Amino acid sequence: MTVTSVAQKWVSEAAGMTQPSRVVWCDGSKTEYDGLIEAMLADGTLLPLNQKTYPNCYLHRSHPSDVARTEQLTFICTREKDGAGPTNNWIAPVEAKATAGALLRASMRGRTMYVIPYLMGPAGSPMSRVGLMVTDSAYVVASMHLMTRVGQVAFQHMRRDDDFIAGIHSLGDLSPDRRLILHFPEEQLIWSVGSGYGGNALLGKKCHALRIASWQARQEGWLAEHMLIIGVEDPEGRVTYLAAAMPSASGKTNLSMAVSPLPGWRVWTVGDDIAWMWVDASGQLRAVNPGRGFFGVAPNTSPKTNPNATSMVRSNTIFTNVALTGSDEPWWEGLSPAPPGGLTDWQGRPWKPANGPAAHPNSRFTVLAQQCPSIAPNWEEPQGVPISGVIFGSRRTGVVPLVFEAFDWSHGVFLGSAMSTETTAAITAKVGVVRRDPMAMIPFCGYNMADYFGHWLATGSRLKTPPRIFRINWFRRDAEGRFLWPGYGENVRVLKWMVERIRGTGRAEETPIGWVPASGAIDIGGIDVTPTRLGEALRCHGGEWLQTLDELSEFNKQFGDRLPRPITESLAVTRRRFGG
Ligand code: SAT
Ligand code: MN
Repeated sequence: MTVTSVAQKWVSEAAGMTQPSRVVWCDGSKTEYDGLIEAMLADGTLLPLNQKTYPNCYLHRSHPSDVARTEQLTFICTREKDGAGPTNNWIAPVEAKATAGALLRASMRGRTMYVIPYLMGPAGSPMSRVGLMVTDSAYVVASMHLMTRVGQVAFQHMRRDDDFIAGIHSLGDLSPDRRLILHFPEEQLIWSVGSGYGGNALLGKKCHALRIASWQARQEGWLAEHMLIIGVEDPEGRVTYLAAAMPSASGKTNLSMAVSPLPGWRVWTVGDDIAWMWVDASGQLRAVNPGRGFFGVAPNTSPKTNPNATSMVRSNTIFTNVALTGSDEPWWEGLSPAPPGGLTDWQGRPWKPANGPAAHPNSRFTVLAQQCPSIAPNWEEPQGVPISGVIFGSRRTGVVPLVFEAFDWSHGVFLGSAMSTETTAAITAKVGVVRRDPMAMIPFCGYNMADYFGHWLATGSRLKTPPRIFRINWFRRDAEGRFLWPGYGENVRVLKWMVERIRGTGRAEETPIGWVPASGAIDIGGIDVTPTRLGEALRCHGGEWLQTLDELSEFNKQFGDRLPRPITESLAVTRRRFGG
């Protein structure tokens, strides 16, 4: 491998601090992956699954206190507190390095330090960016193989010798008391200690591709977003590309692989979690998926909810914290209607209902995107795909209609900024609590969110035909607590309406919050949803909205004068439209 001297020097400094007994440079090869798997099987980090029915699939059980991202231990360490803004945890860089340095010093003693050069984004794309991380976890290396492009390809994409995001990761003792996930955007640097789990440890993903990349994106004039990317094909074979932001564990993977119930319509998967988007020379928004694989939520993935994912994880997949059947197959709640007998739970104990779910609610599968049956033929196109619609979705029992469309780009940015959601098991916190989550980026925006809204507004003015912006909520319930909309594959009916709106044929009615589908505009033929129930799912209630807008004003106060004027104005205008 040809390595730059800047990279070489940084790695030796990292080794000087963490004191590993061995340093191994990773080349991303299959031989390397197979060797890692073998070593992890030997030391118990991985358990083999049934190699007849799940070839090349393995199970990893994480430490029981290390099962999700820990947002309270995640920091944006800009020199000025205002750079990180009021919605991020902040510590000054010097102090952050002193505290985490004490945890990282000699943390790899007696262990191997793996050096992973990786590329985020398709090979050959001007949008792709390079990372160089070190880790003492073989599980992280194998996962990075599946989630990013590892090896020489990374160095080939550096624009300068020092053009990489550097990341130090060490498992430490896995104690949440000695865990810190630190981002230094001004130094293009990430330090993570004390966790081996997903977004805390696979640094290419949330830490690099969202937190640091969002900072870079603002400086370089593009967008790094928590968004899936799909192509929606109509019966004439025309494909419309959409990007959709939704909070973690709220159905991005399912929507990105949806199987259409409507004849002639189909969904192509480009990405399921992160989109890097830019305005091209002709004023068109384009997007690439910086990732190479999926780190998807297992529970509730089934042949009914997500047939593509269910078949894609039947080979070459690493499962984390799922349950194990008597015949060594992975299992999770929702995979089959009833749990099979003889289950072992995610902590390796014989499963007892009294111990809670058999699979951890945030248990995951890690698998290459190319295994997905619906993967778009052009998903690695270096120039990305043209985006015609942007979707903001959240999980709300009430208030927010199933779908509606913003009046224009600026109003759409306001709708994104106004998102709130019910929390999920993807973060270590209370589940089901409503919290504000603008654009599903509250855990991932690497700088002051007021400036982030400003950056979105400014991007709009560079677009020749700005994409339509839609707001969705698959999770609205009736007074009895039942979902008003069936969701999953049936969501393609909503996507179809969006495509028709983009083409100018979809019918809609004006309301104070935007364009809501007109009666009969969403095809509900052949499903168990009456027009009355759909009407209930689409209803916008003035009293509820006025209360929500009050809560939003309260939230927005923390940004002070930094909040862009169009956001405040949209809020005031919406209130007036409701007569408030
Ligand atoms: O653990 S991850 O942060 O990678 C998954 C998620 O929460 O989206
Ligand atoms: Mn995510």
